[in-house]
Amino acid sequence: MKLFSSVKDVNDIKAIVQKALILKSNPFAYQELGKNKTLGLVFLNPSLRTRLSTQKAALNLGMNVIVMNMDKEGWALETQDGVVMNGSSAEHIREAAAVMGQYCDILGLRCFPKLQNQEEDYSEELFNKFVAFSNVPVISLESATLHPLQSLADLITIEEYRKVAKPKVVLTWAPHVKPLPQAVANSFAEWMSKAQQENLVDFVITHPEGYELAERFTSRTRVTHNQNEALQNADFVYVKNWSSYTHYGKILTDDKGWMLNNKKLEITNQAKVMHCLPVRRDLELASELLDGPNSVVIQQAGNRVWAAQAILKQILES
Ligand code: AN0
Ligand code: CP
Repeated sequence: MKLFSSVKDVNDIKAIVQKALILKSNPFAYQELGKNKTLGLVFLNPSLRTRLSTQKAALNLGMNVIVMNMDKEGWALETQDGVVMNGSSAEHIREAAAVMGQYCDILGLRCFPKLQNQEEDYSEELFNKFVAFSNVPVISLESATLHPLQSLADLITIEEYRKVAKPKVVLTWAPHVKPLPQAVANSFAEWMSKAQQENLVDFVITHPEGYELAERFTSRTRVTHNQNEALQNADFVYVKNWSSYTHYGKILTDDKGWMLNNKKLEITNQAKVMHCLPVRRDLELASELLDGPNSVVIQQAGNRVWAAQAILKQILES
């Protein structure tokens, strides 16, 4: 494996989940594998979980880790080719990525979308240029449109908590005050769609009108605007806000009726409640649920370590 940016970079999702769970039961079995290898984590945006879990995963494999908070400590980056750099950008992605590739055996990059131009964000120009110019294997730490380490951790969590062979998994939109990326939802849809094809889950998406995700991620998935209908018999409910894809980057509704709470949970099959975090309490998700017995959000965040470790191990081995 030389690139981890999407479910498409994984041959066998069932196998990678099993590998992650084996690492969870024996985290230090491959301390020699990463010896004298350096992981560089590059952040253009904030992070708690991705930053710490990926560092922890690398340390478990015996790697060295260096972190660059590009947004705060680096030079402002230019990504366009063919421009005279007489504006605010001090360094081009071509040199910046190539130099970081000199210092690291594997790089990770977090680069959120600007949410202004759909075509620009969905071209993943910045991420793709980073991959092209760094000349080392690259892991997405959440790009403009996808968050694969999160989705792998989500699938691990579903495997751990499922009570039936093929659980019903519902992705539900939640209200928010800020326009958020579609990346977590796109990525979850992409991974669950693959899992559904392999008969591992029954997957449904529910959101208000106007919040349709890009078709490439949802073409094989049932989508309904009726949240109550979607929640019926759900074994897992994945709560996430995203801004509109079609009315790009816009907030179209703040309907509080979409927030998952104990009353809505009654419709489900005692569903486990998931969220990638960070979560805004009593805006996106009722605190009674976050503090209640059905929430697995903390365990889900814990599984980020094993997701990252499984991917780093695969890259180190290849
Ligand atoms: C980000 C998002 O929705 O993509 C990161 C989530 C992992 N969330 C926020 O900006 C609150
Ligand atoms: N879930 C997640 O990626 O969290 P951070 O943004 O804190 O890394």
